[in-house]
Amino acid sequence: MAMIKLLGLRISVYTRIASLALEEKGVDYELEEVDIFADNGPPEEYLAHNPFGTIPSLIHGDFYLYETGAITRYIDETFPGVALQPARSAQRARMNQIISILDCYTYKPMVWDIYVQRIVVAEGGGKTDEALIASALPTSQNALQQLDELREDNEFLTGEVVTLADLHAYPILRLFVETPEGQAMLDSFPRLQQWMTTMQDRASVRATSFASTDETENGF
Ligand SMILES: N[C@@H](CCC(=O)N[C@@H](CS)C(=O)NCC(=O)O)C(=O)O
Repeated sequence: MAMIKLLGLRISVYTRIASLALEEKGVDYELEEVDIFADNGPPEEYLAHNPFGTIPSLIHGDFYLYETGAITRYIDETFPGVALQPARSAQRARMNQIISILDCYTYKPMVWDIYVQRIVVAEGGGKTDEALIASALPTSQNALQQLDELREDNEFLTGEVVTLADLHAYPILRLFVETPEGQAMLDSFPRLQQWMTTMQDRASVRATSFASTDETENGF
């Protein structure tokens, strides 16, 4: 099989989403760390392939791909193993809707505006931007509300089996609940809390933990 390399950072939310898809499919891959957050910015050779400088990117033989949604769908459709996308179009559309909600309405407010300010900035001795946190709370609340309603009483976000929607959601929510605001908000959605517990037990989730223990995870 052609070499499969994931370029990114173990502590990155989006790298973890792609890693989760690879782990769920049982794909043998190598994670090559690319420090896009270095003082000088992403390495030139990385920008040559991904001009946006975001992580992750996937290399499969001579095929180079960036954008996480494209990467996880490619992984699911290219490699054998359990399907990570529903066969029924309505359910698949629901999965894509959830992924879109996560990209547009959760990553920035939950991770950058709340988690980074509350945990990373504070631990680094910086001054937390309380106004930024406060401004991100309503969008986060709305997003959790919609995820909760779309999930209904299913075990996973789009039905009774894990899909790319669950793999997209977990790393974002995992950092969000590290904050008191995130934990309190999740507490008001018991079905989502139950889903987090279910996800936490998956081998793929344990294998891609941001840190060596799942208790104090740090990432971006
Ligand atoms: N649209 C990109 C977003 C990925 C993303 O934002 N990754 C973060 C790290 S978790 C990143 O690269 N941030 C640096 C930046 O946006 O310049 C994707 O889906 O892959």
